[in-house]
Amino acid sequence: GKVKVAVLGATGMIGQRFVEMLEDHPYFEIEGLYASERSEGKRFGDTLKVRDYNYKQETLDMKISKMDVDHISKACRIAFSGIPSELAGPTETELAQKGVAVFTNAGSHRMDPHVPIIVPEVNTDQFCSIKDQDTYGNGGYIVTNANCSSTGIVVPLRALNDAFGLNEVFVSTYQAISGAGYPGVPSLDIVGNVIPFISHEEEKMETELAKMLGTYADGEFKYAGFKVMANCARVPVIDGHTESLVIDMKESPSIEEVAKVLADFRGEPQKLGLPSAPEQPIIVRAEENRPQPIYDVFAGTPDRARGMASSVGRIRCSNGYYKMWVVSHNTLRGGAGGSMLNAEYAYKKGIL
Ligand code: 11C
Repeated sequence: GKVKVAVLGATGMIGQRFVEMLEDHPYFEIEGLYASERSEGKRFGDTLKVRDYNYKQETLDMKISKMDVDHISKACRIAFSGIPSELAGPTETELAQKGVAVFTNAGSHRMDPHVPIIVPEVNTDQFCSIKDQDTYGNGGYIVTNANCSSTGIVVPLRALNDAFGLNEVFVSTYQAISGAGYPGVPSLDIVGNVIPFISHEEEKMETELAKMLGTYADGEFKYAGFKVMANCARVPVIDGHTESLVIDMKESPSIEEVAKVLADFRGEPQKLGLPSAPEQPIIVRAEENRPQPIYDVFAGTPDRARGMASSVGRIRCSNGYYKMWVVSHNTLRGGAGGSMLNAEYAYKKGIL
């Protein structure tokens, strides 16, 4: 049978995406939907806020339960967590201690010395920190995925680092309001504005990217040697983070070589044919079709890869620096989809 999973924070922005991805999933089946006491007993369909997803009737009729760690640990092998970071820390630790494999989108545990931040095209080798340290016992563990702004660029950075070596990366972000959760979306209260501040975002990008692109050896994460400098802004876009990259590389490839390395890059999810993997993790866009949220993350765009690929375009070189733009789906690839792919990898490799 399929592996039973709990969705924590099921009524939130990320939780509802988890539920969407779990419908008819080949490996996993939803045991229960969990959220705060405020939502207890409500029908899932009655908690949907802004968007019109195509859930099945039986999913819409599921009832929300309050988070009962004992019950979840008895009933489920996996918990997908979309709970806000402030609450996620202790709940996720308790679940892991009771033997649950927690795949979380929250930031609380990312920098723990035994917890990996995994994007499976980038660093599945770091999964070994879980078994190696066995911090929680009972077969429980926590696997995090990165902040959405880090996830959007980490696959292209991995491809470029492998091929040409990175010295320095300057990133400026233009981040969608859905990154701030539901309160930001209905109000759209930043129309006509750009807010050049997102709490802790720049520090998170700088440390998470260095952790993921570094190595794990002898019981320790060793951070990558190149520097990342981030400037982050919120812009009035609903879904889809746009990021500008200026990169100093060790080698001096041609633009065509850079484009080819990105377009040809494949990782473990592609090799293993994981259900949520995009066929091509990096889509290189031609000049007449520049990466933009309206084309790259909206349903209906033919090659949007269900929101799981990063689109790269406008690759240029000036003064020895390489410049490019990247667009990615912040709540799919950068959120629920990232955790789903991590769990699919763990299932396929027998780590569950
Ligand atoms: C934003 N990137 O757009 C943030 C949201 O650490 O997972 C995700 C925060 C995180 O505001």
